[in-house]
Amino acid sequence: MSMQSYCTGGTKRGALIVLEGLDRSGKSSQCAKLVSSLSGQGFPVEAWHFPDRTTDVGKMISAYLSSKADLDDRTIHLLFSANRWEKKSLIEAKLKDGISLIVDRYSYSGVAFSAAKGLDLSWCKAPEVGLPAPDLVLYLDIPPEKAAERGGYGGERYEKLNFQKEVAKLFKALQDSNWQVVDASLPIEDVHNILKELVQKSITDCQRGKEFSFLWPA
Ligand code: DGP
Repeated sequence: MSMQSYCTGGTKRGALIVLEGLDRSGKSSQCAKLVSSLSGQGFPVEAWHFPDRTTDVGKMISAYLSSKADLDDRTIHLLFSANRWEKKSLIEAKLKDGISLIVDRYSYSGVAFSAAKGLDLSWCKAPEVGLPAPDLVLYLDIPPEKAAERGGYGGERYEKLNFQKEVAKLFKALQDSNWQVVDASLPIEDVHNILKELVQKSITDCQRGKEFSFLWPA
């Protein structure tokens, strides 16, 4: 694993914070709340989301997810990964500029959703090697049944209870010491307060010189 310092010219680097979880676990709402409250406190933060459906690659992903296009499992896996790679330089530039990124889904979704289809876990991880490693992964933990009850799924390709159960197992297999598992069944404000404290600590650690690293950290 290669390491490098991301503190340049006295600028303290930002933190790369990733929120992961099943569909309907509350990631998007929590990302929005985090960015709003942290920027209100003067932290330079931005909300990001993968897949980024605005790029050419992202449009292919969007067509696949809405079942307007069919793609081989490995092909779509690599497109999701490419969608992250096309943002690598921008992620690094933002972090170097001291901006922290709160990212809704990242490589862990990439691996979990494809491996849940039966693809080999190591094969799924390989294209992610070399992407910036998150400083913190916040996993919004919710039973798949409970997530399914939350206002229903929107009808996209992966929004099916049995598939989400498989994804949940894969997410558990991917957890490492960089993860914080948060009970997403709690009231929205309680979840927010827990996440906010963890994010603030991670940003402070990065400002104090925590090393930047690349996937997959040991
Ligand atoms: P979202 O825009 O966060 O609702 O994600 C759309 C769907 O795509 C959702 O079911 C999760 C899935 N997904 C997100 N990222 C990836 C990825 O990298 N690979 C795969 N296979 N699925 C993903």
